[in-house]
Amino acid sequence: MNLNRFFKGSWSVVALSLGLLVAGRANAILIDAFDDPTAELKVNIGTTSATATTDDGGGDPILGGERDMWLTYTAGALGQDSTSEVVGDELQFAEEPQAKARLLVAWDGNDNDATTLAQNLGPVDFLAGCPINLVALRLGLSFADFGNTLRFNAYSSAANFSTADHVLPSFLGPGTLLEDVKFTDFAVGGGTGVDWTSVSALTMEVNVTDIEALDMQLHFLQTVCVPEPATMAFLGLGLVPLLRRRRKAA
Ligand SMILES: [Ca+2]
Ligand SMILES: [Ca+2]
Ligand SMILES: [Ca+2]
Ligand SMILES: [Ca+2]
Repeated sequence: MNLNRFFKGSWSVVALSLGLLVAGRANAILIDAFDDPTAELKVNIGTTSATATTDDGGGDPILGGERDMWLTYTAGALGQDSTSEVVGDELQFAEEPQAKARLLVAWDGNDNDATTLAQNLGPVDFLAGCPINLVALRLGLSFADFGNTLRFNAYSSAANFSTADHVLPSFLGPGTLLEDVKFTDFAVGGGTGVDWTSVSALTMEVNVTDIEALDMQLHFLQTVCVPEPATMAFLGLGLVPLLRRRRKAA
């Protein structure tokens, strides 16, 4: 076997794979890498609401420059807390055994107000050149238990938005679970729905089904442009005659 040729061939495959990766990355929009910490929010039977806004402080940018968090008490016994914070490059949500809460995280631009949904993102083109059927919100999870339902709302104005409920699988680590919420899974929530090329606010609500003793740790949230398996196979088929032609010419 000619090792030289083998390695040359391998490198072209590696180069092609890297090219596809780069092409995929060109369409990615980082929403939050959670590298800007938010001090712990805590709710319980005595304190039913806690809020914070966090400005981007370097490292990876927060989309729109600011993250809003609004934790709301749902239920719980005396002395049972629900907490949420951003620490160690993670968004963390935790409930003590009989506690229930909901967390609303909003990326709505700089308004210094966690309880008002501004429409100040820019707006941002969330498609970034990717066909809508291939785009998804991608979550990088390090922990999720009890089938937590997340609700995403994407807005083009206060009246026009789309919504998607996404049930996370149970994942207790180690490592990172990548979970995608396709844009085509969103339904109209108000008005004419979101125009993905003009997004003015995005929200993520944690625990919309009010599960108790829930925990979740989220490393990042971004968009991705994911070629479907069918598309990949089609691309592969397209390469075969190309490679044959190249061989004949050589
Ligand atoms: Ca940052
Ligand atoms: Ca804000
Ligand atoms: Ca601010
Ligand atoms: Ca706000």
